[in-house]
Amino acid sequence: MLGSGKLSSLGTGTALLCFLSALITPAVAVKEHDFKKCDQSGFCKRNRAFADNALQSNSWQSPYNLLPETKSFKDGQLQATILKTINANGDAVKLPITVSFLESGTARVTIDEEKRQKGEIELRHDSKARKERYNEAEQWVIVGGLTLDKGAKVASEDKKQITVQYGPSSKFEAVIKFSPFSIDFKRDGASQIKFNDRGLLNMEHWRPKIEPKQEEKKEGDEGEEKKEEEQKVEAPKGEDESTWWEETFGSNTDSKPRGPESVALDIEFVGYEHVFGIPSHAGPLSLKQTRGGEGNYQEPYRMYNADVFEYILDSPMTLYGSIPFMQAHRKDSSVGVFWLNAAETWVDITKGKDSKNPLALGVLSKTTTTTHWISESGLLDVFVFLGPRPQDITSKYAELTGTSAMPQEFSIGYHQCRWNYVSDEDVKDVDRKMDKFKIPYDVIWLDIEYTDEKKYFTWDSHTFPDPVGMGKHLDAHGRKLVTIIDPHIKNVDNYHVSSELKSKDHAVHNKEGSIFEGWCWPGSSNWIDAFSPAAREWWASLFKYSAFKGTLENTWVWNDMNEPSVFNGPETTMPKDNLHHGGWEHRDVHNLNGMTFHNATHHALKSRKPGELRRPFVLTRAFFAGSQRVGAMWTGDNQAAWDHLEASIPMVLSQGIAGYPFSGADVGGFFGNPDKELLTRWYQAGAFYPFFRGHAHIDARRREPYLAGEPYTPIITAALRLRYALLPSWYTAFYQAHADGSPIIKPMFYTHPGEEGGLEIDDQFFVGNTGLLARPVTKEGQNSVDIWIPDDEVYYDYFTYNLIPTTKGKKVTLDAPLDKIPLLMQGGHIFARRDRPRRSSALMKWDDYTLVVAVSKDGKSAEGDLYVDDGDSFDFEKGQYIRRKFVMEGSTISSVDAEGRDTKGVKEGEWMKKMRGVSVDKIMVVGAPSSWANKKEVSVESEGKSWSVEVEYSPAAKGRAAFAVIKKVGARIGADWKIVA
Ligand code: NBV
Repeated sequence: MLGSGKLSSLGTGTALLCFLSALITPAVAVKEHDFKKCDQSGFCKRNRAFADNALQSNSWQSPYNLLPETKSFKDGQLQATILKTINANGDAVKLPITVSFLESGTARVTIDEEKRQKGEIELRHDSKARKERYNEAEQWVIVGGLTLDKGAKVASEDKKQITVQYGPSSKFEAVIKFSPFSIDFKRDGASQIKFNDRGLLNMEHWRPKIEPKQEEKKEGDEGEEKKEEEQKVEAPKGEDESTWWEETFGSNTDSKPRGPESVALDIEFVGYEHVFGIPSHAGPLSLKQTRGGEGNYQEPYRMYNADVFEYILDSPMTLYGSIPFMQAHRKDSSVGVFWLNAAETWVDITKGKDSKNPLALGVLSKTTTTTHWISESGLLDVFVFLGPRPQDITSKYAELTGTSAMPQEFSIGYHQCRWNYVSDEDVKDVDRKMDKFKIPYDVIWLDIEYTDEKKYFTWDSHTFPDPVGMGKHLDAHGRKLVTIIDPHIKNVDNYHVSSELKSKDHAVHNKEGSIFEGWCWPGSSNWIDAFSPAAREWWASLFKYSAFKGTLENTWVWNDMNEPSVFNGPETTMPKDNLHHGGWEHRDVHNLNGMTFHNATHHALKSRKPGELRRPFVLTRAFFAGSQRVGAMWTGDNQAAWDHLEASIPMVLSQGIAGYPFSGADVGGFFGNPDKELLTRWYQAGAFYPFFRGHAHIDARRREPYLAGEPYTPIITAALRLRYALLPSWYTAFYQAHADGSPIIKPMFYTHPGEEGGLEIDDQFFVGNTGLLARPVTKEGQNSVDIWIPDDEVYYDYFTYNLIPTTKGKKVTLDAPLDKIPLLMQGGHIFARRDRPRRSSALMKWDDYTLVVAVSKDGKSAEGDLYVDDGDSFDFEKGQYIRRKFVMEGSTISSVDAEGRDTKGVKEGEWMKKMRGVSVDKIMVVGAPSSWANKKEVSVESEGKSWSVEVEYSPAAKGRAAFAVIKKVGARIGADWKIVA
């Protein structure tokens, strides 16, 4: 695993450990057989078989019936009992259902199981686990938007069904059929989403295990035998009892003390051919069908956070994090669902012509997408969003799960990482070289080797004797350090973190209730149980500056391996029957695990010093719905290969659609050595990832940008400088994501929901609301790219101002030699830059701005915005920010407060005061009106004064648009101003 050079530089103890680790870690390429396929995961196999049985039978009827006499409707909430018939005798189990209609227009359907809810079940193997279905996902995930819609009303009701009207102007309807139970969600009278229309609802109820018959029957055994007979009848065709009570995968046997308990449902998107979301998967943005057929997958998309190690592309295999949120889109209509369940989950997707679809005969899509969601345990808990715009879906989802935290401003700059910078001198050396080559960067990262034998919160005293000196050195140019802290704690004596973890009982337990022990980087390890409030407080105490010696105010954190990765565990993770705080089995909370750890670290960074109120920065590998509130994620261990570069774009776009836009992929590729062309192209693409970090495996050769040489280093530097120049616009896009959950880089269907031609395009995107349309080069030797044009606006080349000859809905070919990033400006936008190249974002803080106006096709209008704050504290929550709206109308360009605030009324803190010295320097007007041709000066009015400034006009020439440069504008960025040409 480790390069021999690396081994020789380590002490023998470490080398031995590394060797041992290498023996028990997965080999170099992902072994697909290390991870379950659906038919190796009992509940997935059972539910697929259940589906096959239902869909192939002519007489199939879902055994779930809502009892009309049990239903009540009050204050926007319907409650009732569903009876599930479990055998031919008509025996049934009760499943309480709640359908909540929320003020936001979102509907929520929650189904529980009475027996488990009341704890009236027996656990096997003397298990200490909780008896209920896991019902605390909401506590981790949902942060708002649950207020009931008191205006929701029963519109009609008869013996067969009840119809509830809800949502904006009561445009939404839920038609709840009783027998068999199903729901049809409609918008404006047309079906959009259907639950259980195909009858695949399946909640595996609790039942006692009938032990196999003994050789000799004793008196009184008849009853047992009868039960067994019933059991046989009970299992619908295609069900497989062999995995109900125990399940073995590899060398691990899951004891399953609660027996079978899966939940599954078919969710149909009526008339929608495209569905998006359920990250993270390495495949196209528009999700593929999963039940075979040409070009389709054979396996369902899986969500079971895992350390998949060198993942394969174009695959529904699970990756490191999951967000069970899906959006469906067709021309001018979006709808979505959020499946709130943290257990192992599989989603089958099929598409087909739907004869029942009322739209089938119309001009709209004739295809319906049916999805089949299958989770191992927990409640059935689904939110339904009826759109109609993509923005409605993302904002309503964000209302529930929260939006991206406002980032530390430095964290949207460039991060320089590798496994590992080997010493504090090495770190300082890289830092100096970046300066020498005038390459901007903000953060340098330390991977696991900085620690004393993988004991987190310690330093290897030989290689990092002076972390404080190193931190101060970086701080001199406003730079930061990120250190890795993983959730596995080395299980050794004389390590205070380990002894406290154990003595205070803050670790995850095994099924017997003792502290779970497994293998990870440090060798034998224990895992913090971040589900426990007490454990989180203890975790926070470890990060105090006084406790984690050597850390400074410019030290931030990286959480890796939090799926959790357990080298000797089933599928490289924890046994499902492990126990967490509150007695919940790991199976119930697996996909939440990473988020709880990320959350604990985020909390810790907020409490490093009393009174220090700064936004934390914590990168995570594992995540779930809600992780966006806590920090950034990256897509894990990719490879230095062109197809991985290509795959990274839909992956990052998918994160944005699912509410977690602060994402990026390892630039350069983690495993392997990129050639210089690939490295260069990757930097050009990475400059457009919301999270922009170069990273490399310990065996990979050094590849800091200055090592690439001519012509690569200057080209990479230019990409980095482009990112830095555009930081004000990126920060504004982050603000928008924070405000309403919108993606930071946006796919075509999101920005142009009326254009069917854009639905499958996932290699190009807009940046925030800037109108910047990027289409990174992702193929070797490629010298041109095709960009799909979504509308009939004008498009200018970002670098040359050339007017691109475009046709709406068609592709246009753009030259893209190695030194060129295909980047267009859509007419009608104004965006902000800071043009002076500096070493780090911190050093740009007080620089003046450049505004770029890309004039619309009408030749006289454009609009844009800018958000600025101190980039560090929470003072923006108290009004300490600047938010401008820029408008060009005819020959006037103006800036007003975007919220219409009277900024004079805002009491200025230190940062606001200092921003008084920051102005608009120049304004580039691309596509400037010809009426400006003879102008030498324009007048500026601001704060009761007016003055003239120089304007230089360049007429259109050889395909290039006319442009004008308004120089040294001198109006304050925070003030209202107007320029009249
Ligand atoms: O900590 C070492 C690596 C890290 O560099 C990488 O980014 C993570 O995804 N880590 C995984 C553990 C080992 C990977 C082989």
